[in-house]
Order: sequence, then C-alpha cells, then structure tokens
Amino acid sequence: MKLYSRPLSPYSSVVRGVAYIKDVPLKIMTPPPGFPIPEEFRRISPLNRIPVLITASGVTIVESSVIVEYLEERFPEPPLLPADPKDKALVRMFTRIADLDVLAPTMKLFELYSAAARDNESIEVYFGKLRHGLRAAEARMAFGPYALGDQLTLADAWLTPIRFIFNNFRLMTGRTDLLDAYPKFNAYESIATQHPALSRVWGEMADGLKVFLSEFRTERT
Ligand SMILES: N[C@@H](CCC(=O)N[C@@H](CS)C(=O)NCC(=O)O)C(=O)O
Repeated sequence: MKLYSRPLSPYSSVVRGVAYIKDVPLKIMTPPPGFPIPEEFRRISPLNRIPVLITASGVTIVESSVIVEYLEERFPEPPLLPADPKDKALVRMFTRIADLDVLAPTMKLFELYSAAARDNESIEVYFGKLRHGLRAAEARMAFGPYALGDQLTLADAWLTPIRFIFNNFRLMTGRTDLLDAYPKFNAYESIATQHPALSRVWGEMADGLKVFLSEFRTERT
C-alpha cells in the first residue's frame, strides 16, 4: 500500500498515526513540491489533495476519516474503536468534532493570517467557531492516559496532529493564552509525545515545520 502524505499535513498525519500504531506496511510517498499541490497530482488524487491511500490492489481512497476507518477494518489489531456500539459512536463523534469544529476553523485561520490583507472580522468569526469546537472537545476528553480515557482510540490519532499545530498557531496569531481555558486539550502534548507511534508523528511534524519555516523565510528574503 502507498500513502501520499506530507510530514506537516495534519490530515495526512492522522492517517500516519493510525498506520504506525497498527504497524501497517506502507510506502510513504510525497506529492510533487509546491503550494498549492501542483495540478499534475490530480492524476493520482481526483481532488488534488492529501492524504491519498492506494491499496495493494490499486484502489484509490481519499478523505482521512475514510482512510483510517478502512485501516481499522483491514488491520484490526490493535483496535482503535471500542467494541460497544455506543462507545464506538462516542469515539467517532469526538473525531468529527476534532475534524470539523477544531481543525477546520484552525486551517481557515491559518489561511486568513497568511492573506496579504488582514480581514479582522472573519478572523474573529473563526476564532469564535474554534472556541466552540475546543470547548466541545475539552468536555469529552479525559485527563489521560489517552484522549478519551483508558483505551487508545482514533481520537488519539486525530488529537496528536491537531494539538501539534496549536504550538505554532498560538505564536503566529499572538494568542498565547488560547488554550488556557482547555487544560485537557492543552496537556495532550505530553500524552502524544510519550507514546511511541504518536511521538513519531509529532517528530515528523516538527521536522516538517522546520523545513516549512525555513522555505517561508527564504521566500521572503
Ligand atoms: N477533508 C480532507 C482534507 C484534506 C486536506 O485539506 N488536505 C490538505 C493538506 S493538509 C491539502 O491537500 N490541500 C491542498 C493543497 O495543499 O494544495 C481529508 O480529511 O482528507
């Protein structure tokens, strides 16, 4: 199987986390360099974005949440969803909140802060959405040992890259106190950085960020 991914892409990092936890035999590939991803990649990914999984039989699967559900079924050990349907729904609910209500407004804010002209009104709107998402995630989290309590789940694979990006995001936006109201979310860094597979993802993202920032600085000089 092949996974098209970039180290700093949070959606790709969710998939790598699940693959590392399950020891999935995976060849990690990168799309051609450039932001946005060059059009030629559309031959591989119809939506021209990552992550993209190509299965051993050549089937293309896109959308991080679909890819991780596929990996969960195809490689059931260790299970990252509880057996009980209600508990399973609670994990899936958390991952949707993490994706749609925390990561999505954060990515939008990255875009707004990178724009040539500052749109303060939109920035405040998206910070409002983000705070709602963080509050909903915080309310469902445990104080360890994993995101939702005793079992390592898909919630951990989602939270690791999301929590990672908040370190740079807080500096970039100047909102250094952003996570003060969400202590469990904030403290998740120490869970992610102590788990073998999750810390591997964290380290790859840290390396990816160094490369990204050095390229960004070179572009500006
Ligand atoms: N909903 C998609 C979002 C994927 C996504 O937005 N990926 C970004 C990278 S993190 C991307 O490929 N953007 C296009 C680009 O960078 O040109 C998923 O969950 O897979």
